[in-house]
Amino acid sequence: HGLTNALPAALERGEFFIEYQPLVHMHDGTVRGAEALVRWEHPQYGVLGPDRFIPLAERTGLIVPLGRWVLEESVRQARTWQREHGGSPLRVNVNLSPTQLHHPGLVADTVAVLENAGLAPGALCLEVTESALIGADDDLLEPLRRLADLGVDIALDDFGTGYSNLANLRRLPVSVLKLDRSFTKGMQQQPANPVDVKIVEGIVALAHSLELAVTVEGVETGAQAAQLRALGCDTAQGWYYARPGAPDRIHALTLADA
Ligand code: G
Ligand code: G
Ligand code: MN
Ligand code: NA
Repeated sequence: HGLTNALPAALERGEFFIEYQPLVHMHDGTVRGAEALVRWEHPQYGVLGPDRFIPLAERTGLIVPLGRWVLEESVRQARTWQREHGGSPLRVNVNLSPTQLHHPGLVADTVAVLENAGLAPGALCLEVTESALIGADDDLLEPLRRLADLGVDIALDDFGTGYSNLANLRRLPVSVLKLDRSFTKGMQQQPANPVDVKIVEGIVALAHSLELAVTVEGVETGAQAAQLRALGCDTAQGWYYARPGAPDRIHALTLADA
């Protein structure tokens, strides 16, 4: 595959860049941070989204250096936001793929990246998909536990799509559930889909009883935001607030809050 072969040189040439999508606190509407979403500025094909190349990078192992670059760049950016904004605790969310989870250098690399940038561990949230943790044994969970003990937040991404045993949640060192977009879709209808409302209600109750925060993805309308806020969701992300974009836009949005 041509794209696969081009990945290592693309990383060396600096063809990857990151867009940031704000994470908004539902109770007061302030921007609390952003999710880092990687893109590839391909010299021939233009901007490619992660769906086009992350699976290829996973298969070849290039995801490890690429993921380390994304982490470094995002952590450096979060530190820049904090400096520009008088040290306000803007946070950054970075996606981890399964190969990165299995990589023995994960904890040491993450600690080094945070220290080099001077960012507090609490300003970083690592997103791991529910499916990557299904059936995870203690060997796989140990590095995540160590990171969580250091103060890094771990979020369970695409929650609700992975058929994980709910009781299993207690074993996982996660502090945030990111509710998959498919559940928030039902809130777009007027009136909202009653089954989806019940599901979100149940997940929020479960999450809060386990002292986990709930982030909702894919919020596209004001009515949907109001409904999800009423259901007790803590943080939201979606086109209603902002599309993924350049890092200085996050900073501008934060200043607009103040
Ligand atoms: O918004 P976007 O189309 O960029 O995101 C598509 C998917 O790609 C999301 O599920 C997101 O989790 C994933 N993704 C985005 N950036 C990264 C990254 O840096 N690493 C990994 N592993 N996945 C990412
Ligand atoms: O990590 P994850 O797969 O959840 O990445 C978020 C993906 O969802 C990205 O592809 C992002 O561009 C996309 N996205 C973010 N907000 C919205 C939204 O409000 N609606 C839709 N349809 N997609 C969104
Ligand atoms: Mn994510
Ligand atoms: Na997701």
